[in-house]
Amino acid sequence: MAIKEQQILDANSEHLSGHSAEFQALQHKLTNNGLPVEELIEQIQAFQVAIPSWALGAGGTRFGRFSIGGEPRNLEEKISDVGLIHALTQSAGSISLHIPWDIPENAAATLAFAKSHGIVFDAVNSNTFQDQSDQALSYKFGSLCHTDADVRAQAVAHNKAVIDIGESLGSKSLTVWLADGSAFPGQLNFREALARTLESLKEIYNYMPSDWKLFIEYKPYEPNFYSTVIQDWGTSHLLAAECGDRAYTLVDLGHHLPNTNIEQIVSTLIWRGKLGGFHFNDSKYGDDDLTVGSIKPYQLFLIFNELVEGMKNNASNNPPLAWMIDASHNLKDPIEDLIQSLEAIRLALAQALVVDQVKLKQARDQNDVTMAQEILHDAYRTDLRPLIREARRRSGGALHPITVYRGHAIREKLIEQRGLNTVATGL
Ligand code: PSV
Ligand code: MN
Repeated sequence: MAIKEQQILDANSEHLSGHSAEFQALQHKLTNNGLPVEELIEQIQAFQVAIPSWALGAGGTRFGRFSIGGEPRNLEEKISDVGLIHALTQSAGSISLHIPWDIPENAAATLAFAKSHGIVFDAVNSNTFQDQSDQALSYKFGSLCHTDADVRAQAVAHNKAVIDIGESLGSKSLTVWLADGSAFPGQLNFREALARTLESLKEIYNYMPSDWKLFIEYKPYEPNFYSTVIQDWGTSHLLAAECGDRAYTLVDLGHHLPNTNIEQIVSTLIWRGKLGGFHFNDSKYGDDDLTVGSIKPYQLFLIFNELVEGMKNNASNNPPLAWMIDASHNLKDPIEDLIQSLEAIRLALAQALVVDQVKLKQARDQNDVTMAQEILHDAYRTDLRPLIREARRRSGGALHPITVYRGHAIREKLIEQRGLNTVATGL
């Protein structure tokens, strides 16, 4: 289901005069504060976030799943939905595939199809947290950490196959998230499990093409509730450091215990040049996978503040980061939810870009705690939405993407085309 450029232009023209007035007022304010508005717009336009192929339908919870209707039934339909989101927002120019859920039948054709939607392939994700029907050995008791060398070999071979598929699509990185761990005390020898995981990861790392990166996620619990092998950023960093220069830690916002200072983790990893990428979502309690910015928008801003400042003073040459939304949709239309997330991400980026870093440094150097806080609040409390809209409009996107999406009854049309009870994920 595609939306035409002209339809977006027509929709924008209805809101143009109101938008221009808001944007000009903001432009005036920012310019008076010495901020280079045109540069800010370019930085916002350049910020692109990958959409995971599994986020385009209802994820559900372990208590059930309520169909959204019109969910994509195959890889092409997933790419087409990302193409639609990108056309509306001009901020989601790539898709991140999960293998084996999304194995292309014909890579060249899939590539060409994606290209026709303006979409490229971001990191590929392996899956050793589930058993597949054609699989010889089970991951019930772990994969890369398993006590049985044959299970580990199978999991390593799967990751290698994922790299091959990624290569055929132009991906340049592999993200590994492991469910490996233990559900009860005594079940696992922590040291041995970690050592076996490192050995497996090294094998995967050494298989990667020389221009690829390995991203290692961490998560403190779930589905294992007593321990996970890669429980925190320190463990991920340790594994990445042991694997080599092209292995990095990936921060998923939902993979922290409540109140963890994620911005500090981000800062430390950039300092070591080991921050590889980000999975955006939001949460109240655990890995809730909610819309980005829906629960803790100030935390998101503080994280971006570290990202912007850290990448500017990037002494360790941390490479450019891989950005992805990793959310799950139970109630809202996934396309609308993803549009909201994209907006929240760009807004936090913009807020961080307008922080007066010079004054902040002075305040810090003088231990002026009040002023440091005031500087952050000044940026956070400036309504920068007109700037985000202007960046989007100039790139050819919609001033109000959700209004256009609803105005064209796209979900209704998708339901007509695909049916009411389709399933997008392999879960
Ligand atoms: C599970 O927590 C998870 O959200 C991980 O973050 C992965 O990135 C994703 O699922 C897909 O495997
Ligand atoms: Mn994730």
